[in-house]
Amino acid sequence: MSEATNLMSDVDMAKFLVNGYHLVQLDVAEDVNDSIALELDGLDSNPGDAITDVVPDLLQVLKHPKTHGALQSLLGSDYEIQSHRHWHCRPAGMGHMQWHQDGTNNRDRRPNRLLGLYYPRDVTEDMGPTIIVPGTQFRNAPTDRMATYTNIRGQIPLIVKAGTMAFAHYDLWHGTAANTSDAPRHMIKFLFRRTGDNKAPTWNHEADALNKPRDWNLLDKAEDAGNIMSFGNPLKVSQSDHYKERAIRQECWNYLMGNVDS
Ligand SMILES: O=C(O)CCC(=O)C(=O)O
Repeated sequence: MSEATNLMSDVDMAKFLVNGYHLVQLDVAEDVNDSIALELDGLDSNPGDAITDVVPDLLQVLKHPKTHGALQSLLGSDYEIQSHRHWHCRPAGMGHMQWHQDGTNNRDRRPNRLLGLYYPRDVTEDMGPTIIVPGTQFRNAPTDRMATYTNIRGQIPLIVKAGTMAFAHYDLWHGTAANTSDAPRHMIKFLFRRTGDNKAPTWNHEADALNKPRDWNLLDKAEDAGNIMSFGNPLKVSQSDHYKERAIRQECWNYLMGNVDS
């Protein structure tokens, strides 16, 4: 079991179920992020899955206690680190990458697979940040059509500090902005998978997480798990989509609580 301080809270879990991502700032030594970035700067071909052999300091990121705490919270204690990994370099001057989902998108009630996106160097707005659309992990759209979309209301560029790991639902819509800076933007993508059903919550769970009263003056500003997941319309989507997605979030929560038949 992870140290409790590295596990996610009920609020973190509720926000993940709403938004489909969770950011963690890994406190690896500053020179580890720097040296990973410099080694990536020096590569002249992409080693694919072998990136961790070529840049072994990446194992410090993969095995970091905060990485472990988030994965255990989201995927259960026996999660698997998959062998696929990839260096996503956006060199200076490179154009954007279109919207897509990495997963097959079946509105899964069992959060089973995650992307881990690690950035060894600060990413500024002009450096080609990854762009995600919160809540789209439960949205189905043909990739050919999605690829024709331009800006989407609610999209968020991952403008992050060196050492950030962004955990994202495998179906979250994402793309990349153009890199108009004169520096390369590095990101290493890892994949993680659940191997078994939860028998109980695997995060820092408190029994009354869903039992807080509603404050009608706060609506989408709720700060407790129950209201974050079900109150107001946190993603500001159409009423019909909100009702559907709210129900899926609740089923995911029930499943993560250990109710495998939910
Ligand atoms: O390079 C990026 O920011 C995103 C890469 C990407 O779309 C992916 O890993 O599927």
